Amino acid sequence: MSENLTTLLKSKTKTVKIQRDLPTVIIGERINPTGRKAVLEALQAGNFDIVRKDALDQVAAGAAVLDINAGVPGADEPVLIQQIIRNVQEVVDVPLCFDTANPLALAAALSIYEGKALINSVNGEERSLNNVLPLAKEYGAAVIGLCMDDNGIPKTAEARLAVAANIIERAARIGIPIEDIVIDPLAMAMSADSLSGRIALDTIALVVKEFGVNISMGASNISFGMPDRKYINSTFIAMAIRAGLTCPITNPLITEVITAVLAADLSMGHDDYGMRWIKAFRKREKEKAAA
Ligand code: THG
Repeated sequence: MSENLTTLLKSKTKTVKIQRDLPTVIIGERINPTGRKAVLEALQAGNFDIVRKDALDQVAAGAAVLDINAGVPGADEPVLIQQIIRNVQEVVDVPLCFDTANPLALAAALSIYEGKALINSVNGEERSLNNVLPLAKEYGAAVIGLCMDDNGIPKTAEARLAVAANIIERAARIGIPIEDIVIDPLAMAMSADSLSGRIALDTIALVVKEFGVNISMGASNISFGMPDRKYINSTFIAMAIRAGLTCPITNPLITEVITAVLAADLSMGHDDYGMRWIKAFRKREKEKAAA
């Protein structure tokens, strides 16, 4: 059993601490045109109103970090990601997570960001390791490492652990400390493979036991193609928190999801006197009364 590591992320004025004996850090997933048609159409039209509203709403709902994805087909991604970052920073002051596979967009994002960002992501492919790790080192950013490599996505938790080990080793070689590596076990759709949830949960447990690193995951992916996704997402995220998930990428606006996270934190002993749970309950009551 290794010790639990601390990952620090920073915005201009705020520091977020990701650690296994602290409450779960929610990374808000909504600023992402690839999964959301309304965001895609607004960004294609040069309209950032939805992005600004998504930033405000997610932070109000409990996101401590925001994922920023600028994947609009045909768009100049380096320019677009900078525009999104500026709009988001005008309305909220939380650390950002740059969700892109394009090294130019990543460099553009890091170059204007004030603080310590989370890069989303590197993986075990040679090309990715060589492109992304030097940028993480140069900008002092933390980085999410996906458990896949040149051979694809491994089918067993043990093989995913081996990919995580390689990413950690390659990062260490260029001077990135292990606490700045956050591992993503890869949550794939259970509609395509009913074992994919189980493999992700087992990978989390193995990686935590071996390295004590923080764990992120796209916790909504698991339910793609299924009806009533919110119940699957909320159950799965609670189980994953027990296994060692510390910073899920998810949608805090979904009541079932945010309450599952808060109840999991309470159940893990990370909510003294249940004060966070009670505060969230009062907020929901107030919103109901206002509606
Ligand atoms: N790991 C890491 N990063 C990731 C993922 C991951 N980034 C992208 C993705 N997976 C996580 N982000 C999302 C964003 C949206 C949705 C799911 C995951 C989503 N969207 C709804 C849909 O497609 O049905 C649309 C919702 C709407 O229109 O409001 O579910 O795994 N490191």
